Amino acid sequence: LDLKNLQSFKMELTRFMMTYKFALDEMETKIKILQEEFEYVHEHNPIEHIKCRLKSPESIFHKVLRKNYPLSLSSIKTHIKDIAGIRITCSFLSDIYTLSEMLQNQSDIRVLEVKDYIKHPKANGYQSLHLILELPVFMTDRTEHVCMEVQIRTIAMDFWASLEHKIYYKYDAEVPDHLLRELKDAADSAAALDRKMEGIHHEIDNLKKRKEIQDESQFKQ
Ligand code: 0O2
Repeated sequence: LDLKNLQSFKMELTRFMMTYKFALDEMETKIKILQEEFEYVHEHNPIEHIKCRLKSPESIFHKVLRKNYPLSLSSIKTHIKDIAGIRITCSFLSDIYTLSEMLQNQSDIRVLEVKDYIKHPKANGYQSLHLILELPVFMTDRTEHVCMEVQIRTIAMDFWASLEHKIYYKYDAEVPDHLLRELKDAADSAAALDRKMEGIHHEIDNLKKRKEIQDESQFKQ
């Protein structure tokens, strides 16, 4: 590439990446609106935290090479669905599916794919609900339909995934079988903890509702 071509490619790439940043901003706002209204209506905040990330150009480039896709912006747009990524950490298992339904029901969002690694965990124990969504971004001269990956998980799933990622990141040799089994055991323990907390949450909710009905009937007498 000569200097002029390089500069025009850089401008094109920056503009390309901007659309993903705008889509992330839009999605973050959508999630915050759901969070705020949900908390007001149900007196319970379903979200612990939200993390947005844009894949770096280097990491996009590596993925294109790894998967043998053609190296052009239009091929990247078609094939790489996780340039924009949002990770939502929820309090309880049921919050994951409630939130996922609420997002999937929004009329400007198109659902391209749902990967439920909670109902069907990966062999290593990884759990999360992944949604590949597309939403419109209104630019100065056009509308772009932008893809993104939304990962929804509980605190326990996030704890496991973050540490597993770190363990592999620091260790680039083959992982011995007994360690793989221990990691899988740890994922099973995290899942059991999630089920236990969900049960407690559900029972306390029922107690609260029963108390509210009792208080109401006493007030009427
Ligand atoms: P990062 O750093 O989080 O961006 P592909 O996207 O093609 O590589 P696939 O099967 O299409 O793979 O996507 P999949 O399985 O939905 O997983 C994509 C993302 O999920 C990963 O992104 C991770 O964030 C997360 N993930 C999937 N499997 C695991 C796992 O076993 N352990 C952990 N810790 N995370 C996992 P990236 O781009 O690999 O990484």
